[in-house]
Amino acid sequence: MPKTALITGISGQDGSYLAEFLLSKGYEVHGMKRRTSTKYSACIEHLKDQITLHDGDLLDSSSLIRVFEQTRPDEVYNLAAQSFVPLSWEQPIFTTEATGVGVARMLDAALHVDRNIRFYQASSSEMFGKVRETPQRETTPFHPRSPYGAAKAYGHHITVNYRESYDMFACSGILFNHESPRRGLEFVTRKISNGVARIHAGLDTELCLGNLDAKRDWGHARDYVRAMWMMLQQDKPDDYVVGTGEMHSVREFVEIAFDQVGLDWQKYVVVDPKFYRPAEVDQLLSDPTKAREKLGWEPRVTFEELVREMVDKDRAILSSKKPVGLKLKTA
Ligand code: NAP
Ligand code: G4F
Repeated sequence: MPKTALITGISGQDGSYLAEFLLSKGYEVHGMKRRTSTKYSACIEHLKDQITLHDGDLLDSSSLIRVFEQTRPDEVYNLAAQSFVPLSWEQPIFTTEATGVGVARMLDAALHVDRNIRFYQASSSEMFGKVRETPQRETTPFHPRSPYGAAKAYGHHITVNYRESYDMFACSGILFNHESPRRGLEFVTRKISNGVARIHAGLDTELCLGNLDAKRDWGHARDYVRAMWMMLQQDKPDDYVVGTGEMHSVREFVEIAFDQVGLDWQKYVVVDPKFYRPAEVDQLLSDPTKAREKLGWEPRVTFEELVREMVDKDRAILSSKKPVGLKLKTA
């Protein structure tokens, strides 16, 4: 019997890579999406004949219970969230409801429909925020710096709590930043790769960014979804930090991205304080020792390969688009 998986947030970056990965392992894959979702549907367009989609919303418990009953999953990957940090200051209550309380709704639905479900929660390195130690590991205390980080910290703790209270197989993956050509255009890496492609094509003359000194531990999303699955295949549920163990600045990302098209970044990048945050996470660096030793997980894509792949893909996307206003010749 093939295993059945339910992925929330399947229309997002990670959801699409995880769906591909689970299909390759022979899983029956179900995805939950909001009825109003259109923005990211391009990520799963190529999978539409191999997966089954269900309408549901983290804000609506009854929809979650219905999706659990319809799909009867062996494994649930809770990837849905309001995931963009700056928006969390503009919509703190919505972010708390979706990214934080939504986790409790998911866990409770799992508990009541089938407490044997294996549950993965998408926790985040944003929980470390103003970091208490470097590198960060599973035992590093949290100090979130945004409503998003605070909501993720709640989601993390409630996942641990359901594991301890009800003996559920609930795991929390504390994932550091991971990117890909499927990343939303609002996140800094894709904003840069898309901006570089547009400048190189002569469509833009500058790229406006915020804090170039911020440092992140950036990996490739395809590597990180493998770690999610590995966590649910263990004998015991646990929490794991997942990252590369390398840290780079936004400036370094910019330099390599412009280098990929042979341009000098200093001629095009403009720092605009409107992209600064009310409270910044200055640096994040993982210690992925536990994931390496217990799961056997290691990242395969390097930072430089990631940056160059994203720029190349954005150039390919741009050049495959039909020029606006150009009429096709008819016979
Ligand atoms: P993403 O591309 O922004 O995808 C988020 C998904 O959540 C989208 O499919 C979105 O659907 C869905 N969603 C948002 N609000 C929802 C709601 N109320 N009900 C149901 N679905 C909702 O994010 P990602 O990069 O794939 O990240 C996946 C998860 O990992 C997120 O929880 C994120 O916070 C977490 N995470 C990400 C990273 C990273 O670096 N990428 C690192 C650590 C943790 P729509 O299409 O309807 O908007
Ligand atoms: O790409 P970002 O918006 O990602 P951020 O805030 O680190 O959050 C991402 O990673 C988290 C894991 O740590 C996830 F949980 C979360 O869901 C999301 O996927 O910003 C990265 C850094 C920040 O320090 C920001 O200040 O880039 C800096 N930055 C500089 N200029 C910018 C910009 N960020 C954005 N989005 N846009 C800019 O123009």
